[in-house]
Amino acid sequence: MYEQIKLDYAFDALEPYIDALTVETHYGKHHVNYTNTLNTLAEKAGVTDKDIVSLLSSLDSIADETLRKGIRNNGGGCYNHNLYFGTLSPNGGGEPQGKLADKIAATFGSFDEFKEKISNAAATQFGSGWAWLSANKAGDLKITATSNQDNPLMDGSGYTPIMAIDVWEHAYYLKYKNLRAEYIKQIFNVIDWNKVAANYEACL
Ligand code: MN3
Repeated sequence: MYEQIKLDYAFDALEPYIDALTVETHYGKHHVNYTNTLNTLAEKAGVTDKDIVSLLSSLDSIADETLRKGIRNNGGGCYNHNLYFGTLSPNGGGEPQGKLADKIAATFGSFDEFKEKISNAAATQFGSGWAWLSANKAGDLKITATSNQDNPLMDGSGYTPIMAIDVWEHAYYLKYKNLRAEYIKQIFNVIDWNKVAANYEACL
């Protein structure tokens, strides 16, 4: 059975950057629905033996088109939100340290330039979707954006997402209304770089 991560912070812990009602609704309704629907569809497709990463990396092996599409959307929804909620923290903010910090500087020029690039990818993603920082086994980093609940595992490029910015309106609309750029600016106050760095190390 595919599961949601348990939050190690309260719904209101990310205030004032992400409001309590948004976290409660996003985690408690949207993420729950993606996860439950994934479990139903994975059962029907007979793929419950696969862990979520293998499942999302091999969607083409699901013959039935409706099931494949449903597992793409809801499997993405389950996995993407586990990454998102798992890398937020009331003790977040600041900048990464160590190996990840060095690689960000080497790849993007500086942390500030990285921040500008991923913020721009998130801001310009048309409609619902995500912006990602991903790594491959060689430790290379890249920034991309995808639509809907797609993620970098699905394109076969060998990159695994290590940090995510959800730009579906449900992620920010209650507090920020149409001001997606302001939400993107503020989310950096609650990104836990220790967790992102742990995700990076796990890719290597
Ligand atoms: Mn979402």
